Amino acid sequence: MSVTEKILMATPTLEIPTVAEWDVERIREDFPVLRQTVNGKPLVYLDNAASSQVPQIVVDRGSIYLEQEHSNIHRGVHYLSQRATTAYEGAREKVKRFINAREARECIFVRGATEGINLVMHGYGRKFVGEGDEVIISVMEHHSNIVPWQMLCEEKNATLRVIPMNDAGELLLDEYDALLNERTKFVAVTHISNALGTINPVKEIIARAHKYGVPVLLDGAQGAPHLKVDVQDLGCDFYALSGHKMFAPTGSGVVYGKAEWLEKMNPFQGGGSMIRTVSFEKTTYAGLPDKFEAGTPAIASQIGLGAAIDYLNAIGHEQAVAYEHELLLYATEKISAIEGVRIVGTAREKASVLSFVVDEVHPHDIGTILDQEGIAVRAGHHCAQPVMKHFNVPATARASFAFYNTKQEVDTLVHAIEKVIEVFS
Ligand code: C6P
Repeated sequence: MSVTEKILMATPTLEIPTVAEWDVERIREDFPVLRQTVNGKPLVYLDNAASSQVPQIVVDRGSIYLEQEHSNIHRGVHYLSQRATTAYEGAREKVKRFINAREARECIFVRGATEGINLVMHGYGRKFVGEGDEVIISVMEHHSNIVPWQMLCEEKNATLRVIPMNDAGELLLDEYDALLNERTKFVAVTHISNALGTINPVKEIIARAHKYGVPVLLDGAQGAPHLKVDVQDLGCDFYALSGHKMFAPTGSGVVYGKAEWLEKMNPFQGGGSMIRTVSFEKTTYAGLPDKFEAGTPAIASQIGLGAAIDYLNAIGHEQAVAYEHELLLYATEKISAIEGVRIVGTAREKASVLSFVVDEVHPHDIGTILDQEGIAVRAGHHCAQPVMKHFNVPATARASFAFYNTKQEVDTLVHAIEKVIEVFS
């Protein structure tokens, strides 16, 4: 039986051999998109923080749904609908195990971290945050974890408080302590900064908020792909992640919430699937997770997320994380040795992201020249303008790694940066 057939049958374990030592060349074979040339050069894909690539198994699982199962879920008594429903709910079970949620109904399918954060802002924030209250975020948040809370504070006449950071890109926990008080109603911080790579001490941040009875949301867009996440161990109240950054298709994602919060919260959107009864006088809502999944969801994408989780389990996610860390250390050493290059974000605890600037060269020019060499990096503010302001730069170039990248690719990047410097000197 093929691997995809096994996934189709929702078999919990796959027979993909677990690699004892990280065999990156073998892993790369699983990613068809990596087998191409760009501008006549082998593609070096270092934009994984924006979107990671998808293994063949996820592509195949999507095809199976589209070719053999395509239908709506939770509605039909017919064969196809039941098959699609089983696969969709199977993916939710996989997510539950992957992040160690207590129950699958605590895992709400959303389009990505942005939608997950907005769901919590609407469902929790609009109900429980009022005039004079305070919401705490950090200076290193992605706009997706700034703007919704800002909108909430404007609407409710509440105040947004911001945890500052030092010049290494580490949050100042003493300042956080000073911000927490009896007016604090919510804390929302990123697990890993997409612009700096900082891994935040989120367990500590959560514990301190909980002393005031304040719930905490972690923006896990970068955390879930690059760390082993255990929401029960972290103690977070909410955790938002994006499937397309963890080897699944776009349109997939999850916001985890503790059942006791989700049950108290208002629904996010109204429509089909999220109701128990509807009359013109009154509508009653469905239980979890349906209450938060109005309308037809991204069925194929979420099933793909389930397959991506199967893949991560099969190759060994913790090993993948360890390999990425090694790669980051290697790249940091090589790139910081280039004269004229400054790394932005030098926290002690970092994952997967290397932001840098080159003297006298705009990051967009770096991005363009690297592209000519077949290297994909992101250049810009990375949807984290307050981070750029802190470091007094308009933008950075950012290389972000995944477990299929190699040291040779880092070397190619280093040579290309040297070429950039040559061109502009
Ligand atoms: N960061 C990057 O290149 P969505 O777009 O909903 O999947 O994810 C939003 C988001 C939220 N938080 C963090 C920490 C993120 O990194 C992102 C997405 C991408 O860094 C695109 S801007």
